[in-house]
Amino acid sequence: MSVKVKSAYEPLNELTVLEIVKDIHYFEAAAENELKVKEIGDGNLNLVFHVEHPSSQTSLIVKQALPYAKVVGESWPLTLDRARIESDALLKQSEFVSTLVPKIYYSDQTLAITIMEDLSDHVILRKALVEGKTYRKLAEDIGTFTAKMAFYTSDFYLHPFEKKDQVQRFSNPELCKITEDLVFTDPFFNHDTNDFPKELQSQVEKIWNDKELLREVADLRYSFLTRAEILLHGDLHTGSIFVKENSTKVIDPEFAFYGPAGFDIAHFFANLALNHLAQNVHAKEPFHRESVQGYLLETINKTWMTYETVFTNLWHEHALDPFAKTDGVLERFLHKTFQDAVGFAGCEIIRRTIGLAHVADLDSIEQKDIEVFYKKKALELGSCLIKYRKTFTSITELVNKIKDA
Ligand code: SR1
Ligand code: MG
Repeated sequence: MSVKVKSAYEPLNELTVLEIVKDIHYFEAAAENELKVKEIGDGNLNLVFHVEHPSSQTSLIVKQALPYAKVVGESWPLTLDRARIESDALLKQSEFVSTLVPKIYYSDQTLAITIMEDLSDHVILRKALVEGKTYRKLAEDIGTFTAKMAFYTSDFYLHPFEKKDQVQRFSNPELCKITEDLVFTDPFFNHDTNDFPKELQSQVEKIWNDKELLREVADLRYSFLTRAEILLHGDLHTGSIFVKENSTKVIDPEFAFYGPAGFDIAHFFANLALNHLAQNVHAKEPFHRESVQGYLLETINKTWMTYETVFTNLWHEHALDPFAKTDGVLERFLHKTFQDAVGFAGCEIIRRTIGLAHVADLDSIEQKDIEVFYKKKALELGSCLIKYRKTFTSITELVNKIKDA
């Protein structure tokens, strides 16, 4: 594809997006004068443009990284390299789980853009779950996504040279620092990025003063900093997943890096657990509430069961590790991954409740005292998962803990 995109970075607008889209010749020449462009980004960090040719019903997405975090403004500078990480991660994911990620059409590092498949026939999972919708294939898809990405990017499968090369390629220090701060540090101290209703003050101080809890968070944080096990998506919450009936697409891997194997699946579990709590308010009728909550718990259960099965099958077929056939090696890895996931999920639940970046599941509860009640429950659940993660021996125990929260 011959392109003449701009020679220096500039934030795009609806007109300059059109120029770029014309340059890559994605649409038929005759369609180029009829394109409609709209900025639709509602995330924390980037610009997202929807480009459409209405009469042929063809469309695409242009995503551009801004040199700062959109959620805070220019006072929070942020590397443009995250656009490269995102497109490289999407390409890597498409090698192993191609049906579960958007297709990439073009990327440009100077402009920090990725042009990709338009998924507007899907909806963001978080929004759908808040509305009480359910998706049959979700657990199988996310279990498969996390297991395949874990196995194929790990030392169990890759030659050590290739693995270390990949670790370098996905070095993502600035985005990791956001997670190190916002997930693993600030919520556990009296930090000015934290954001919670004053009614939670005593509960939050209990967290800040709980030394046993803080020691466990320190361990989890250290794992995140040091354990380059697999290529992670890095931000696998329910806002990073698009769904429609029979289709799941994982988007936005700009936080991708090599980290501990339990991290991604933990974020998925944590966000389902938060939605499970919030359903006590969002579901209009008891019957509907029971059905959606049952679905969420079953999704957590089935995601882990799928993860274990897919990872185990890949291990038996393809593992190159010299100890792969030694009894108990696989089981130990899965057990450790699971207990780490329980702890990481606890950190994600706490930071989404009192940290900088919240979730609509809890924040959209209109009545203040009810919002505070469920936020307290979330803090109790998160603390318990962090402190007692090493006592969890099965997914059923985790599911029951979330159910009882
Ligand atoms: C400033 S970024 C805040 C959060 O949004 C992203 O999606 C990550 O979850 C990050 O922690
Ligand atoms: Mg994102």
